[in-house]
Amino acid sequence: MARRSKKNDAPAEKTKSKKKDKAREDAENVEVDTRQPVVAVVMGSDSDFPVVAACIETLEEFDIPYEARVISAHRTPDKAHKFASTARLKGFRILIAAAGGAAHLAGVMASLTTLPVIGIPIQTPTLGGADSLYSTVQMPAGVPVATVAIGKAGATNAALLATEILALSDDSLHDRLQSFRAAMRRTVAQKNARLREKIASTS
Ligand code: AIR
Repeated sequence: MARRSKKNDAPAEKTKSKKKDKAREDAENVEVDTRQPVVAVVMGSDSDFPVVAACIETLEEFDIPYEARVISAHRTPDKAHKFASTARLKGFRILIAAAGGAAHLAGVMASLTTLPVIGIPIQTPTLGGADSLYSTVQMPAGVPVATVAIGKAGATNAALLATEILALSDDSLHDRLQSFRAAMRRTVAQKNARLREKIASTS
């Protein structure tokens, strides 16, 4: 194969350096969130992430600084212990823990901190998430875990519940929650109108 002349190489080099400049520019334009994370979102495995993403998206919607990480109550018990027992000192205000199957993560976290802990039961292929739900919700008296629904609805609600707790001492967050509810009411009204039109047109 013929070797391309230097002259022909030049445009490629130019494109490369343009791409580098663009990448540098993009990196400079990314705003780094330097705020103290107040919500920790912990999940038993990265396989839980597709569900937990709904929680993270909601926290982002309300502009709540959070930190997310994988910690397993069974596979990395030392890490779970260290994280939960130091979470308050690190400045976290609420812990959200998602796990599936023998889902002890939220309970273990709750046993090691007095921060409010919200548990998200992840659905499982074998038992549909009933295993996760029972493991998360059935805590003994003395160590509460606020357990939300199985799956994505629960993940969204975990973030909303955390937002509501934080809004107890944050009026602007409370305003955002009110707007969120108003938007939800408008969506339901639109759905109702569409449904009534559909029924009217078929009868
Ligand atoms: N899990 C991980 N450590 C303890 C538990 N209960 C859960 C994860 C995930 C499920 O086990 O939260 O829902 C399967 O994890 P993996 O990594 O096998 O996909």
